[in-house]
Amino acid sequence: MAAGTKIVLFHSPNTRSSGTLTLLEELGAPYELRVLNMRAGEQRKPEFLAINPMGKVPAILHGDVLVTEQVAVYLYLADLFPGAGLTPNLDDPRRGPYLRWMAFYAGCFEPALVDRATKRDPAPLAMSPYGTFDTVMATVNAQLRAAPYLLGDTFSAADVLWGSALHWTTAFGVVPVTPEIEAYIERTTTRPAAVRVREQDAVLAAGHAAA
Ligand SMILES: N[C@@H](CCC(=O)N[C@@H](CS)C(=O)NCC(=O)O)C(=O)O
Repeated sequence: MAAGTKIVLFHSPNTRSSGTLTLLEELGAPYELRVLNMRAGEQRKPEFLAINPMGKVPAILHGDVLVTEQVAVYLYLADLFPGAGLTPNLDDPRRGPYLRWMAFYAGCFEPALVDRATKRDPAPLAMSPYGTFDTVMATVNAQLRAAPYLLGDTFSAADVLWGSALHWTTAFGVVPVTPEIEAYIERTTTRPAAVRVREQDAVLAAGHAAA
C-alpha cells in the first residue's frame, strides 16, 4: 500500500490512540480520524467491532489494510514513512533495541501496569511474562538514566509510544515518578506534535462530555 494513501485512525480522545495520533503527526502522514465517543459506548457498537472485535483503539485502516494493537500500528506506520527518521533501518544496529522496546511495552509493561493498577498479584516469578513490576520499571529507569531516549541520542517511534504511556500512567499514579522518567516525559511530550494532539483531544473530549 502506497505511503500516500490516507490512513484512517479510529481514535478516542485521551486514550492509547492519542499516542498513535501523535505518531501520525510526527511522521507528517496523511490521515483522517474516525472519532469514537467511548462515554457513549461507541467502541462496543457492531460498526466498530467489525473493525476491531476487541473493541479497542487504536486501529488503523490503510487502504484495505487493517492494523490493530498499538505496537503493530507503530511499527507499521514508522516503517511506512522511513524518511521521517523515526525507525532504524533493517541494517541499523539500533533496530534490535528498537524492536526490543516495542515488544517490552506490550509484553511486559502493559500487563505489569494493569496488574498493578488492579492490585492483582503477578503470577509466580517463573510464569509471569513480565517478572515483577519493580523489575520492569527498574529496566526502563536504567535505560532513561543512561541516555535521553530509548535508542540513545536518537528520538524514535518507540519514544512516542513510551513517552505518551509514561505520561498517562504516572498521571494516574500507577507508575512511580523518578527524576529520569519525569525528564523523559518532559522531553517527549512537549514536542509540537504531542502538544497539538493534547489540544485537539481536549476539544474532542469536551464535545463528548457535552453530548
Ligand atoms: N492491546 C491493545 C489495548 C488498547 C486499549 O486498551 N485501548 C483502550 C483505550 S486506552 C480502549 O480502547 N478501551 C475501550 C474499551 O475497552 O472499552 C493495544 O495495545 O492496542
